[in-house]
Amino acid sequence: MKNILVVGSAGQIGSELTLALRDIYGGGHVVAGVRKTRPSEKLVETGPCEVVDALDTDALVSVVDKYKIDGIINMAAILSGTGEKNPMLAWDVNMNGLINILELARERRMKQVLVPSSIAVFGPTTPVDNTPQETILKPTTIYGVTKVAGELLGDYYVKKYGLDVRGLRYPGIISHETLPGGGTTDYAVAIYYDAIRQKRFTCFVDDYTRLPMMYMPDCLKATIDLMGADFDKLSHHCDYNVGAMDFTVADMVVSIKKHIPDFEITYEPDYRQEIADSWPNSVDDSAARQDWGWKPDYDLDAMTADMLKAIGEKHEKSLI
Ligand code: AKB
Repeated sequence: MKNILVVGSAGQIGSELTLALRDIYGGGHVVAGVRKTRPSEKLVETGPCEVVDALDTDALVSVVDKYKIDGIINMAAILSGTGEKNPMLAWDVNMNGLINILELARERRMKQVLVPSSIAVFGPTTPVDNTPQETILKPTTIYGVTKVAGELLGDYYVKKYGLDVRGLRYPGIISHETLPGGGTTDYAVAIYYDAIRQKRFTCFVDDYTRLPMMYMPDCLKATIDLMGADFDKLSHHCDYNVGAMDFTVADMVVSIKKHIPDFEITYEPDYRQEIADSWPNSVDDSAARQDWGWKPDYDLDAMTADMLKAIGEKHEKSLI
């Protein structure tokens, strides 16, 4: 690929992925597609930024033509929590946005499209431990429904049109640059911010809740490695399980207390508990390991140390 458009560039993953791709491909070759959200200074300073809404085909076409885009990464999505509050919006953004991008990529014979999926494709009837690559996909959230459909749609474009579409089933992603928004796994980011700011956190899921999670540096590595993998070596296209670590909220508290001994937590589970309970504890990512050499670097304690350091520094500078 020569020129990449990242749709949803101002989001949690999009913002850091855009910068990482600019380091690889050169700033001018990676266009940050943002919707209404004001892009960060780093995004504006390091390469082109354009207003792009995946639902606005004309805007999409004009940016693709202007920058001779030959690869698109679609990071725009309504996540699980917001999706349950507004299912029609989730369907519209996650499905119509996706098909607009796939159609455009097909028409322009683009080199690659990356379409992220999620552990939300699984549901309460899926095996919860070491969830297999091939298993029951019966999610109970609208977000999960769109992610299953998105995986199938991407695979369809590969088979029917020979378009190179790829995707990973992201677990909860934890990072300190850009806050996530509207997801069920957001508590695993918020807990670190509140630990630094006030040494206490009210959690919207219970202490026993165990989910697969991944630190942002591993998320960027997984995404970039899958993008660069040899197409002929891929036994899957849009649905790679990728694991890194899994832990309960209680495990997070133990890890944080190693740095902030007087940290306190209270639990006030809300509607997101049911969503979390319907997702796996951990995933089997042996296909990703075999096909493109996936191997994570961070465990819970390494991530906690890094998160608290970075957020602590922001707090000292009054940036949070
Ligand atoms: C969410 O919680 O909705 C997302 C996800 C796991 O895809 N972070």
